[in-house]
Amino acid sequence: MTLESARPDVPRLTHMYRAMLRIRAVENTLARIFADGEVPGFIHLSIGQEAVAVGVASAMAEGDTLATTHRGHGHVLARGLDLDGFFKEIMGRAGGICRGRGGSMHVADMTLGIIGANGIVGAGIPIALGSALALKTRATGGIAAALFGDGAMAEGVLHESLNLAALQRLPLLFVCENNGWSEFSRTERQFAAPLAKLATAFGIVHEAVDGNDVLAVAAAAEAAVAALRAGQGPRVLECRTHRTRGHFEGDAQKYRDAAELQAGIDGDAVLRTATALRNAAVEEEALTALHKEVETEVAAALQRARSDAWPRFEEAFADVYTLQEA
Ligand SMILES: Cc1ncc(C[n+]2csc(CCOP(=O)(O)OP(=O)(O)O)c2C)c(N)n1
Ligand SMILES: [Mg+2]
Repeated sequence: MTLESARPDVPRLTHMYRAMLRIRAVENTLARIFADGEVPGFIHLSIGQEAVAVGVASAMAEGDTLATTHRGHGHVLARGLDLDGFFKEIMGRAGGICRGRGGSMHVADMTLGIIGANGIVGAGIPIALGSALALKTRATGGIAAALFGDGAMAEGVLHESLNLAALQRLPLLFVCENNGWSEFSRTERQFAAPLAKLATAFGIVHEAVDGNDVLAVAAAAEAAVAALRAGQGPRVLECRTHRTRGHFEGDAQKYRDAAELQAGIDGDAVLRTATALRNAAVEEEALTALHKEVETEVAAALQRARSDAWPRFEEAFADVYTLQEA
C-alpha cells in the first residue's frame, strides 16, 4: 500500500493528514519561538519525518508503550499527548506534562504509555525492551515500540536489545527513523553494515519502507504489530525519511548540499499526502479548512502556555532522591 498507487480510504487518510499537519504546525511554531528565545534548552525538530510518527501511531492501541528520542515531538503528539501539556513542558512551565522539569528531550506521559523521550542516543531502546518484557509477563496483549534514529545503529545497546528481544520473543517493535544523518555525519560513516543485516543476525524480521509515505508506514507497522501481538517475537521496521531542518535549531547545515535539501522538500511527506487527497477528489477548500483548524488549535495552545506560571523555585528538589547524612 503506497500513497501513489492505492485508492485511499479518504476519511482515514484525512485523519492522518490532519495529525501530520498538526505536528508540522507545532514544530514550525517551536522553530519560531525558539529563535525568539522563548524556549529554554535545545530543540531538535522532526519536520519532514511526520509520516513515521503518524504511521506507527496508527498501528498502536491503548495499553501499548513507546519510548522515543531527542527528536520525539511527533511521536508523542501522534500518540495523543495533550497539546497544552506539551507546549507548557517545552516552554518550562509549571503546567507542563512533566511539570516543566523535562523539556523537549524528556517528555513522558505514563498514562498514555509514553515512557519517555531520551537525550542519550539509543537509550530509549532498552527502556522499551523492559516495557515489552513487562507486557509479555503480564500477558496484557500490549506491545512496546522503540523509536530510534540511524545514529543508534552504531550503539551497542541496540545490538544487545535485539539479542534479548529475540531470545525472549518479546513484543517489541524496533522502529528506525533513518534520515541518513547522525548529527553532521552520514549513516555510512557511523555503521559498517545495513540495519537489515544486523536484524537478520539475530533472526529478526526486518522491513524497510518509504518513511515519507504515511500509508506505507502504517501498513508495514500494522503487519509488524499483528505479528507481535500473535507472539511471533520482535520486528524491525526501518523508515527511510528526510530531516528537513538542521540537527538542532540554529544548525546552518553547511555539510549538506542544496540538491539533497531540495530533494527533501520535493518529496515532503505532508505535501505528498495532500497530493494524494487531491487526487482522491478532496476539495481544496476542505484542505484549507483543515490547515486553518490546526493553526488555530496550535496558536491557542501556545497562548495558554505563554500565560502559564513558571515552576516555583522551592519545588526544584521535589521528587529528587538525596542521601541523608547520618
Ligand atoms: C550516547 C550518545 N552519543 C552521542 C550523543 C550526541 N548526539 C546527540 S544526537 C546525535 C545524533 C543522533 O542521530 P540519529 O540517531 O540518527 O538521530 P537524528 O538526530 O538523525 O534524528 C548524537 C551523536 C548522544 N546524545 N548520546
Ligand atoms: Mg539520523
